[in-house]
Amino acid sequence: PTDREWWKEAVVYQVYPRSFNDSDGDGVGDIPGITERVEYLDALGVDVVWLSPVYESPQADNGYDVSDYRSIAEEFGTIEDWERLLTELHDRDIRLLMDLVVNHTSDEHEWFEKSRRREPGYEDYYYWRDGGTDERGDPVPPNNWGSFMGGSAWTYDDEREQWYLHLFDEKQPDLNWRNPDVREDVAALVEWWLEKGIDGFRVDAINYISKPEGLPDGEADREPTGIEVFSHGPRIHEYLRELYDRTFANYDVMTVAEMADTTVDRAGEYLGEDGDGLNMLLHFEHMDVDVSPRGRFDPSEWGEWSLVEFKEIMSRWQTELGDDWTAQYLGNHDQPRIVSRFGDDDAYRVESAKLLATFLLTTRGTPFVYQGEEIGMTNTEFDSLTALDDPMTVGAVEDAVDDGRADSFADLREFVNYVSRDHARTPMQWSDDEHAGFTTGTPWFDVNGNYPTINVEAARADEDSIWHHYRRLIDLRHREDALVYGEYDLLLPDDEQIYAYTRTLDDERLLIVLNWSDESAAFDPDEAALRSANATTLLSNYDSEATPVGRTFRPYESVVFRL
Ligand code: TEU
Repeated sequence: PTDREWWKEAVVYQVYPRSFNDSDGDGVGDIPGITERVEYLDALGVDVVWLSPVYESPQADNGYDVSDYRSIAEEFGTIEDWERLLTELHDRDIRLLMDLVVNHTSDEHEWFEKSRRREPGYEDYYYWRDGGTDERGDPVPPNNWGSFMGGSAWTYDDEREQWYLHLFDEKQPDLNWRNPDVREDVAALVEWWLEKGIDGFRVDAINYISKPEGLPDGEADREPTGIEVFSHGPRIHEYLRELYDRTFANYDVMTVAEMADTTVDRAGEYLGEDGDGLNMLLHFEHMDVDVSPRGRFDPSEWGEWSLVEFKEIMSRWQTELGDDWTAQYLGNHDQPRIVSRFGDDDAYRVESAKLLATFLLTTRGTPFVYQGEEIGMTNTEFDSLTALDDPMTVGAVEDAVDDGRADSFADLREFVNYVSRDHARTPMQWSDDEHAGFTTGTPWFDVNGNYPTINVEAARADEDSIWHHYRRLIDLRHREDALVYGEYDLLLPDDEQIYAYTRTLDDERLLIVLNWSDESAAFDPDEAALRSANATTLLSNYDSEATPVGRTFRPYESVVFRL
């Protein structure tokens, strides 16, 4: 291929530092803990590590509330620890992405503290507005926007005597990107990290940085209220292009933008040189397949999903991007565990986790593996509101109780256990030692009780494990250009059990057949070429069988064939 790029060929592994590995026994994962596991990441074969935020932060949203972009949170270590991690990764040819969280800062960031005191030069760093009063004379916020964390997107500040905007938690005030000084400061911090030698950024919640003039009310039919107004705002391309030209364009780095609420048509405006220069994005269309169309935290509708619809969504992203590229993922720190959500975490845990891995690593787009996925970690069970940590889940429960959709947590328990972001945040299961080998102290968040059987040590010792399957798939992707650059063609779009496609590059042709169900399924495509007797099996999650067609695929059977 003539359009080769390292970031297209890379497999990315996401580390959620708080829950990865604790080196000092305080119960919280840390940077030296990650460094201890560089050998592990290298053995798995990943090319890039994306580190969720490790900056100084009050941790109201586990680091997505940054109070100083140029220092490391004390509980995670020091900047020297971070530099050692970067060196150790680079020594093994693994690149490092940092998380760029600049839609908002922490309310403890000095910019916000200056802004709330109206210090000259900082008055306008955030969205400050006067509110109104209702019929009873009580104060009301400046508009009807809702927060992703529940409740209003506005909080009244007694010191400044005005309201400030926060699309997320009240401890995450939104930066005012209309102010050129804000954009200058953001570019400077990006530059600071690029100069340290990192290999790029995952860019957090970036579709929300531009708010329209006058901050108009939103319609009440979406969750949160106002999203159609504040997502993809009027000046977003100007801001992103400016940031790209001043920073990323001058380095050999990759950028992956987190973009909820984004269709494939819109993606082109952001991607590539003819867009805003971003290399790829994390869209959410498949994350919405099993939740309410109003929004993920609407408890009235959830849990059902159709493979036919899933195929339709994924295939659009596989085929309609033109020259642009994107990312591919099934889970991350904001989503339930993939085997519990899209597979079967009980009878077919191993088979279905391998199927999901096969899908992830044989489709077009840079694959993102989330920590724990490679050993088939599952959802846990939250039996009370206090067992949860995530402010988004807690906020959704509180909202539903406030407006009468539920009486208490008990009414929402099943829903919460389906959607909660906390499932992904239980500590990494390294071994069958106490606390899964994650810490010698008391873990900040309960370890999933299944760690005695589901853990890295057991997985690495078993040649048939999910872990080895990931390792082999990553290796296969590195060897087969067709898996990276090949054209994707969907077969049998209406089949409710089989997800099958080919990847074709010049005269290389691979066929991937996934029986995405817990019952046997016949695979019988019309195409004569697929009936070829020469098909060889490259990788299977059952004892291999060479013939792809005219046979039955067992539950969650997934095979990569060369035609
Ligand atoms: O997530 C952004 C985010 O949650 C929304 O963009 C999205 O609209 C919503 O989840 C839809 O269901 C990022 C981080 O990944 C997350 O952990 C943070 O809480 C959030 O930003 C705030 O920084």
